[in-house]
Amino acid sequence: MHERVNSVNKNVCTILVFVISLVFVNDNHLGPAQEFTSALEEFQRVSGLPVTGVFDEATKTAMNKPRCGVPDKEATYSTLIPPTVNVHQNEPNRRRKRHLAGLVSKNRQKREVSETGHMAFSKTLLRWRLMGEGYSSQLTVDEQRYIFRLAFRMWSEVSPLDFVEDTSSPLEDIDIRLGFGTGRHLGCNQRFDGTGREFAHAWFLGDIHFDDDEHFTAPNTGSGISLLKVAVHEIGHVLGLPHIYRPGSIMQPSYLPHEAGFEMDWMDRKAIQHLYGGCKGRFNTVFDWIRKERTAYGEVVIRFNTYFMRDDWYWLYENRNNRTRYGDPVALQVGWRGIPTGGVDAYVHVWSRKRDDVYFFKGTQFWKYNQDQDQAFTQDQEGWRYPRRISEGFPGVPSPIDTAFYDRRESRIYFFKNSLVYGFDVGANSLARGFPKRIRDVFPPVVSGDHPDGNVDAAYFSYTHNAVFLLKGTGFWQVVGSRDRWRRPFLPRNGLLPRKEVDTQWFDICNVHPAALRMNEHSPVHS
Ligand SMILES: [Ca+2]
Ligand SMILES: [Ca+2]
Ligand SMILES: [Ca+2]
Ligand SMILES: [Zn+2]
Ligand SMILES: [Zn+2]
Repeated sequence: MHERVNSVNKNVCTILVFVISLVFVNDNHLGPAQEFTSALEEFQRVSGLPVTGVFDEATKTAMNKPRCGVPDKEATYSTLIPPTVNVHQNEPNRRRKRHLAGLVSKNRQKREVSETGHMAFSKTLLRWRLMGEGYSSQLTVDEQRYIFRLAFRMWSEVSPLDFVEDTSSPLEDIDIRLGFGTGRHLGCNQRFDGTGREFAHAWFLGDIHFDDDEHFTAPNTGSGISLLKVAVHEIGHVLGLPHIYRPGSIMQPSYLPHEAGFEMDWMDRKAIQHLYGGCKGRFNTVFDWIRKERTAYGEVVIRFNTYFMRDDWYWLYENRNNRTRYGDPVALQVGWRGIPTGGVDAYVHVWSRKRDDVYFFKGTQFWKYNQDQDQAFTQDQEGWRYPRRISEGFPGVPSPIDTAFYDRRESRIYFFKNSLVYGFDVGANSLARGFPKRIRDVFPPVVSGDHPDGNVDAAYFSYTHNAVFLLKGTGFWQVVGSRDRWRRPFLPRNGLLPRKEVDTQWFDICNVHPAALRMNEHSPVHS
């Protein structure tokens, strides 16, 4: 990260990306020649060289300084890297070869061009280490490690990548090595420049060095340069991101003082997902937790939050921003005390004029949730002890179930199991007439053959969309509602619209490595 864009940075910072892309083009004879030429011209332009489009002496000389993996270029990803796949090391220039040798051969299996044709790591679990010879003299080692864990976590929260701190594996197995130094440092042949100007440099798909002449500080300590911000920016480069010229982006070339509540910008999220894809996965259950709250003025207002649950973790989904809450996922037991571990099967909120009951289901049992106390009941006001057997509380409903949701209009719970659905009449406390039925008969496909058939993971009524969704695997089907049928009367009642991928509708529901999940509990940094 740099205080401001200057031509020196431009010269050094683009080089590695271009060198790597040129290696690809040179050695892969299928590589399109015009891509090579335009990449070369681009390199010459940002390097301040005559733009010849030819691999001339000046260009070769400039490329002999592959010291910084920071491509200083606007976010036009496609022009930089040709869409070729294999890395071959076959360079005419000895010096360049020496500089690149470790990098290229070391990462030969690790890196390739992603689906979208851009350079990226080809695996999703990456190991990092703060090198013992490279500790900062300004923060405790615990603080440094904590800040780096947080920085990696921030990228993990918005991408399919996961990061683990690895302090024991052989060095060659570490993907990203971090260290601090001043002037000449860590055997690196790009020296740091003292206080100011350059704060750090990073190798594309490689290591990060921090200039310890900068006054690095922990988050929210007010003065100095936020090590967290610099680290997040440099990790972005390591992962393959160029500078992004957009206010709010962590990939802006200029360092801005650490504002409170610093988060990953929309563009940063889209950029990393452009390289590595969206976050996909199966959910245990998805629901809107709706409740009445009294405001400071005594008004009763209805609020709801959307939750996605997977195994022992959950995300709160911010519908207004169309993304997950910063810092998620959170351990289930932290936010939903007393519900069973290992993933619940279903959530049901029976919400009518008479009742306001929240249930979780798992296996053959169900739990009732005390919304005032924000924890599961062990015993409710009517004297029932929990967990109870599903067969007792919901006669006629089998167990375990796949999922369930409450339909307010019909005062009915729909329980799903395998290919059947059980309509349960809450008032009568029994199965509705004619149930169970085939899911396919109650929720017919709108497009023939496009249907989950059975084993639905989650049935979700969304207040935001005013629609029911059936989720299975990484996909979902939206249930046709009355508004849809008013506009398009030919649609079948409760028909399932064609399948879509969950990550095209709900963004950034990304796993974080379990080792990184509990980090908040032992933070040496006050936040
Ligand atoms: Ca992740
Ligand atoms: Ca500096
Ligand atoms: Ca489920
Ligand atoms: Zn940068
Ligand atoms: Zn260095």
